[in-house]
Amino acid sequence: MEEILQNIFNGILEGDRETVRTNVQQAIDAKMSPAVILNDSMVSAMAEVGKRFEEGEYYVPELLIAARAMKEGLALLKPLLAEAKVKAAGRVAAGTVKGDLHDIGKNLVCMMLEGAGFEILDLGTDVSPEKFVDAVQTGKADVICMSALLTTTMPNMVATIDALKAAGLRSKVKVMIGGAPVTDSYARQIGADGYAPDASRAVALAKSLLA
Ligand code: B1M
Repeated sequence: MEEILQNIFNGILEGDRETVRTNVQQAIDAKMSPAVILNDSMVSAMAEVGKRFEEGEYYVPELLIAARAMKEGLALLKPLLAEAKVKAAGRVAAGTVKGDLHDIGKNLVCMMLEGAGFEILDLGTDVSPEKFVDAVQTGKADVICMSALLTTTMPNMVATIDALKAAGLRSKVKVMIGGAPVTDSYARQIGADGYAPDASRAVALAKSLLA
């Protein structure tokens, strides 16, 4: 059993999708608990990936292939996790703001959050303030995660926060933001609840916002 978990862990670190897929399937066939498979191999591997990224040992390509390998295993686990009612860490509605089509960073953030046990409503790119509001109203999101890569689209983060206020929802949801031109001081200036410079710190931020 230990060996299977170790293989999944190593497979994610190496971005080896085939190893992850076959070992997760073996773990499922061996009737291991989905929560153990998720937390003791996959989530811990993504935490290690995040650590290596922060320390400059891994770069974006390693992050992407690790996240893709993790997604391969998650796809097999997802139905079982739903059955076992493993409590999600929270529900995050994520999107790149209106006018902005950059989605690589946002996708990375979504994958890392998913790996950490969050339920993700991926709203895609060019997401209007109204769509974010709807994700809170009907999607029951606990956290809004906005990404912007263009200085010209950053003001749409403010527009989204304003729309949440106008809908009377601001106090019901946490707002976190990120993207290359976004800063911590900008987050404070516009009244967001937090800023993360990269995907692994977005996970730590989401956890702290919901703690
Ligand atoms: Co564009 N682009 N682009 N582009 N593009 C940039 C952003 C730019 C900096 C390039 C440059 O001029 N040096 C520049 C913006 C300048 C500015 O506003 N300051 C720019 C421009 C100008 C444009 C166009 C306007 C070009 C044109 O058409 N004239 C146009 C705009 C289109 C639009 O959006 N409306 C455009 C188009 C494109 C492509 C479509 C070709 C493509 C996007 C493809 C795609 O995403 N599917 C593209 C790309 C690839 C880039 C660069 C080269 C790379 C962006 C990227 O994917 N980085 C970029 C230059 C650069 O950033 N060096 C550039 C890798 C990614 C993993 O990092 O997205 O930063 P990033 O995400 C990180 C963190 O920022 C953070 O975590 C991620 C992982 O660590 N993060 C979050 C991101 N979102 C977060 C949310 C969070 C927390 C953390 O919430 C809590």
